[in-house]
Formats: sequence, C-alpha cells, structure tokens
Amino acid sequence: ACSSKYVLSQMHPMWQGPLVVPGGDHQSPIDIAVRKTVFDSELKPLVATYDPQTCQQIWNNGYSFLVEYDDTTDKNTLKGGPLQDKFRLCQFHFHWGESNDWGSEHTVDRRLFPAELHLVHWNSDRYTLFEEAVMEENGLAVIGVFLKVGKRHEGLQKLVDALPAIRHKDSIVEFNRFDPGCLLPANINDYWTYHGSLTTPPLTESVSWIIMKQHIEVSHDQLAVFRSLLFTSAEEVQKSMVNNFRVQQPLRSRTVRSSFS
Ligand code: BO1
Ligand code: ZN
Repeated sequence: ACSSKYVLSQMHPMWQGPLVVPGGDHQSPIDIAVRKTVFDSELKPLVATYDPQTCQQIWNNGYSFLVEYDDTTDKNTLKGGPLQDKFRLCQFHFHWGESNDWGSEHTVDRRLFPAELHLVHWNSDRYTLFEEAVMEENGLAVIGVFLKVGKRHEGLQKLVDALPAIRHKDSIVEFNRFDPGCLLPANINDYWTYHGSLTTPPLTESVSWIIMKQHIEVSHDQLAVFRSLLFTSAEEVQKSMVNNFRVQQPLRSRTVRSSFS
C-alpha cells in the first residue's frame, strides 16, 4: 500500500525490450514461507570478495541512498551459491520504514523487519555493463540482508556519519574505503534463493535473489539517521525518506530454495 510510486503503469525510460513484462510472473519482493521452501543440497557456498578501495561515492537518488563501487574491473566479485557465473558489485542500498515495525521488502513467514540491505551485482562473465545485464534473465544477483534493531553496528556507523551530507535528493559525496563485506552476517552460507525482479523501475525479471537467513543488528539511533534523509530536493516541500519499499508480489509458480535444512 505504501509503494504507489512503483506501480507498473508508471513510465520509465528503461521500459523497453524483452524482459520488461508489466505484471510479469516473476516479480519481487515476496514473502518467504519457510515450510514451503525446498532444501537444495546442490547449492554451493557463497564466495564474496570485496575490495574497500574501490568504494567511490554515496548519493541520495530520491529512492534510497546508494554506496557505489568502481565496477569497471572484477575487484568485487560474487560467485558460488546458486550462481553459475561471476558477478560484480556495483552498489548497495537499503529500504526502511518510518517505524521499527516494518520497512523490509522481503518477509519471512510474514515477519517484517525494520530495514533490508541490497548488495547489487551484475554478471561480468556474460556482459560488459550493468545496463546490458539488467535486461537479461541471468543478468543480476542481489544479496538481501535483514536489519533488526539491537546494538549499534560499528561497520555501519561510518556510513551513518556520511548521511547528513546527502540529506536531499540528488546530493552526492565522495565516500572511500568502505568494505561492503562488513555488512554481511557472520554466516553467509545459510540463505534462500529464488528468481525475481528489481523492486524499483525498470522492474526487470533479471535477478537471482539471495536472501540471508541471519540478520544484522543496528541501533534505533542508526535507523533514525536513515529516516532523516529526504525524498525531496532542496527546492521542494520536505518529504522524509521512509517506507521506500515495494509491496509484495505473488510467488506464482516459483520455488524458493534453501541452502540449509
Ligand atoms: S533492487 O535491489 O531490486 N531494490 C534494485 C532496484 C533498482 C536498481 C538496482 C537495484 N536500479 C538500477 C538502475 C541503474 C543503475 C543500477 C546500479 O541500479 O536502474 O540505472 O545503474 O546502481
Ligand atoms: Zn533494493
């Protein structure tokens, strides 16, 4: 109900080409009904190799804040898990609520989390640019991590400290030496995986979703700084950046596999 800005009738310049199926059958996010997931012993350990030196900037794009990495070479790679190919990190961002009672895009047995991290990777074995990969069935791999409120997250704090500088839409600041791996839970080998879509335009059904079973903990104060960001630019009437998640989509004929039993 909170995602009227993401409705499928909205026009977007990238809505062209074969995978753009308004009302397609493989949309995201979804609810993960744990007893309906299927354990797959063939799923491999996930291997994420990240180089903090490739971190470039942080920006408020009017949907979320994005931490962007140099993706012109294979310095940040994701392999294994459900993936056949090697994928390259381009950015990570979060979705969150106005209160701690909701905010995640995916849910587990209908349980909502206050926020969800997305680490966005594209297939660099088969494609040369994100823009090419985003149109293809096996083009993208996104890791989802749930955030819960608890103790302060030391790794996240460097990011939180940078947020006041990008309060308004379209503001960008340089951001260096941030290790995205510090935001992963201790055990990355327990995950759920399914095939779905981007959760904002272009909504292409190009994503192998890898949703971590373990959550990470962040403090209420850290989430409060997320909520102090704005959807709006300096000239507009201020609108808090909260509830920046898409409504859940039907699973239809898909299966969610688990790497653990
Ligand atoms: S998400 O992880 O499904 N929430 C998601 C949704 C939209 C994008 C990425 C992840 N969008 C794309 C933009 C591109 C941009 C790319 C990488 O993110 O459409 O223009 O290059 O930052
Ligand atoms: Zn996202």
